[in-house]
Amino acid sequence: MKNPRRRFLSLAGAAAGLVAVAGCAKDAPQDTWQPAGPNAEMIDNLQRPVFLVAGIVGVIVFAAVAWVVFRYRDRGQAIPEQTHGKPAVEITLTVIPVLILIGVAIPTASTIFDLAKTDDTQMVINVTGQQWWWEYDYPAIGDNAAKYGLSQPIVTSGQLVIPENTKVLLRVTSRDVIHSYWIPKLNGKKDGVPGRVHLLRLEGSKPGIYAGQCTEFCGLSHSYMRMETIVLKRADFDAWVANQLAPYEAPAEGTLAKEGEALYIQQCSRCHQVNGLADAEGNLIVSAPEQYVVSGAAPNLTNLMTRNTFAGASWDLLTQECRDVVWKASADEFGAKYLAGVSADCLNQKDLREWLRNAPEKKPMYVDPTKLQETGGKYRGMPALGLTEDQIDALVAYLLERK
Ligand code: HEC
Ligand SMILES: [Cu+2]
Repeated sequence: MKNPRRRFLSLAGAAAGLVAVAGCAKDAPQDTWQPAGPNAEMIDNLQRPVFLVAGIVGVIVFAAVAWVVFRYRDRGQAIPEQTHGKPAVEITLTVIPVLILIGVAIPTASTIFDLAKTDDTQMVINVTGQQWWWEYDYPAIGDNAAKYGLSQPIVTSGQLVIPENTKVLLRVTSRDVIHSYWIPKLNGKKDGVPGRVHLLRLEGSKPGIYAGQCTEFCGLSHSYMRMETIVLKRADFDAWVANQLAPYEAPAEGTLAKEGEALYIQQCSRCHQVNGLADAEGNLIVSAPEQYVVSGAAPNLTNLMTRNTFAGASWDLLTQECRDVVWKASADEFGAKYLAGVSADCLNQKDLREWLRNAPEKKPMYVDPTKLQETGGKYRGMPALGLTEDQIDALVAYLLERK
């Protein structure tokens, strides 16, 4: 294909085809064009007409430029007489864009104000970004306690669980660098900035899993900082809360999980909290991650197996088959499938074991591991603990009971 015109046409055709295919993708979990709640719908109702207007203007401008380039191309003609211009054309071409911009600005401003409404909030959740995962903390205050059964705070990570058709206010912040919380099908983005609290409302109108990812570059493993919001029917949400607040159940004596518990206390409990876990003398164990982790926290593992992803929602706790059952469930069945959590048959052993074997190999956490002294011996995430395969077996058995 030597002919430049044909080459251009085929390239343009391929580009148009790509755009068409990309636009048709049905199974796109982070598609801003498929809103699943009132906030995302407000944005969608704004972006569609704005895209249309911008598209029409774009086509007109490209066509005009193409016409001028072709019509006045260099054919060896003399340089035309130079004039000042045409005031009528200049004024028209100034007034039209001003009118278009005013037309776009009015609905944009009103949408911004609508999205910022917080006076009718029904539930409050604190969301804290940290290299490289999100922590959610449901305070036991106000309506959270009075109407949603949060008699005690719940602390979890990775997957945010909210009740359907409820105006949830996220108070977004960060413990280290700037992160950004974004669930495209539920609302726009909101930066998590250290020392500041930014408000973002989430409301989901259909039970299901809504995926997102940190959208502010936040260091080495930014791409492994994902998150999911789980929308549950009210009754399912109540069941979730009750389960999160249920008392600790120690593994039965003589089981592998019991060995895992002892190992967990030795190796993991300094960073990770498991609520209700006690030492041999019956004293409750309270983790102190701020002493070991640069950014000051580690995920609460009390109910690890009720979420189905881990480490910044970057890996599945469920095998592909079991994951499909949850992700593809109808809105009616979704709650039951999600609440089932991760059973032994469904556990994605591979990724969890790789994580326990050597977390920094799975998710890069240090630019240079030999520089650990510079942080006063604190880790920038989860360290490699040099566990044996037998120890990993026991820990996995213990973690499987954290439901
Ligand atoms: C020095 C502190 C530290 C120790 C010790 C530690 N971890 Fe971690 N762990 C972390 C941090 C920090 C993260 C979050 C890392 C990330 O996702 O970027 C994490 C993540 C995890 C996760 C993913 C949790 C989630 O909700 O996504 C699991 C599971 C886990 N650790 C298990 C263990 C086990 C089991 C042990 C003991 C064998 C252990 N960790 C020891 C700091 C620690
Ligand atoms: Cu981030």
